[in-house]
Amino acid sequence: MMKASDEDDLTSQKAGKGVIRGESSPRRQVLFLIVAVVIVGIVAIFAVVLSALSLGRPNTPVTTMVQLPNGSSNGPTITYIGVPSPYGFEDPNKIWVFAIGHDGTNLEYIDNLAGTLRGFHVDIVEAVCNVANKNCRLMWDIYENCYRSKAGQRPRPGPGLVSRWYDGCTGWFQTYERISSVSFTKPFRKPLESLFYVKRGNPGNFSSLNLTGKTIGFADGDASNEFCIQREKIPGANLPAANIRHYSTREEIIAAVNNSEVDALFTNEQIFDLKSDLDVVMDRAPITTCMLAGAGMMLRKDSLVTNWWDPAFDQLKQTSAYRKICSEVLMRHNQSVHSVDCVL
Ligand SMILES: *[C@@H]1O[C@H](CO)[C@@H](O)[C@H](O)[C@H]1NC(C)=O
Ligand SMILES: *[C@@H]1O[C@H](CO)[C@@H](O)[C@H](O)[C@H]1NC(C)=O
Ligand SMILES: *[C@@H]1O[C@H](CO)[C@@H](O)[C@H](O)[C@H]1NC(C)=O
Ligand SMILES: *[C@@H]1O[C@H](CO)[C@@H](O)[C@H](O)[C@H]1NC(C)=O
Ligand SMILES: CC(=O)N[C@H]1CO[C@H](CO)[C@@H](O)[C@@H]1O
Repeated sequence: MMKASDEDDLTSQKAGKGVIRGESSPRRQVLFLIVAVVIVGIVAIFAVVLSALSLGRPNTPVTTMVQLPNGSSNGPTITYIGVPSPYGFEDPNKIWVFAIGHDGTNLEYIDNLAGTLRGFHVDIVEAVCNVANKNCRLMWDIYENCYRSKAGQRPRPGPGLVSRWYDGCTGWFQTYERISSVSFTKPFRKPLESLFYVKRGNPGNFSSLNLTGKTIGFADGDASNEFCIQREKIPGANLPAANIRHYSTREEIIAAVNNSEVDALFTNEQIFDLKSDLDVVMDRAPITTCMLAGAGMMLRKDSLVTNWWDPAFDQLKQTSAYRKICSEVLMRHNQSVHSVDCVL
């Protein structure tokens, strides 16, 4: 037969309290509760006092010393006056995480043999973080978590960037739309031209001179978007949402064009290395107004990355290491025929 006290023992064991004999459980629990409430109260008072203290001096500048290597042992020292971020002062040992995708070009691709991410973007992030003496990591993610757009809506930053999964996104172009919601480091890559792509041989006889009634595909979140062709004042460019299609991957894009789901695709001259499967429409000069400036790191508006990235990048630009990263892209990466037009 099981007695009531045995049951008490069993329940307290199940609750992870071990075997407690003698005192009755309900009284102990009440006592425990009172003690816990008192402890929580004391901690809360401490927290309020501490936050009041830190609020009392909100503009205390933080001085970060960054040693920039310069071939020799004693390089120049750059002193930044940092500002408090909304999440407190910047930890000098912070690990900076940057998102990167893989578009299969020399910029960023997955090295199938090693299984690692490689490309110009990897080289640049590594070099700038080295110069700035920052601890950086690249984190693969889909592009839409950095920035995305739905047909018929204004594009917007993705959850990875705004929700702080990472500190920035690697290699994004400045555009008119993007600068209203995100900020950028100085560009390391010059802007690209944008083109219309069609199925090989243009069997639909697509003309990019008048888009009335046409269905156009775009890479989701891309700089070459529906707003750009409107800015370009192409007749019919004010496409109804039903005639705008967004795609995420190279495979989706090529399938949509090859299956005539879209009459043409509009994107930049290099992304996804599309020329190896599709033809470029040549009835107009390439469009040069999609990008406001070249590609750099895309950041949240509250980001402190530019404080150290931009001076370090300026420093790196003076070196032969940077020119080598740029000039040896084809040799080091050789994923696509595109070299990289670096900002020098
Ligand atoms: C293609 O379109 C052009 C005008 O855009 C026209 O002159 C030409 O005849 C068309 N070709 C075919 C095969 O339909
Ligand atoms: C564009 O094409 C539409 C329909 O084909 C036509 O009505 C319109 O006049 C054209 N616009 C121009 C500027 O050629
Ligand atoms: C798309 O079609 C073109 C020719 O029509 C072909 O060369 C290409 O391989 C196709 N691409 C895919 C991924 O199906
Ligand atoms: C490195 O420092 C020396 C002098 O200390 C300077 O002349 C040279 O330009 C610097 N190099 C770079 C890449 O900044
Ligand atoms: C995609 C590409 O450019 N591949 C080239 C890589 O390098 C070899 C040898 O130099 C070339 O033959 C490929 O065409």
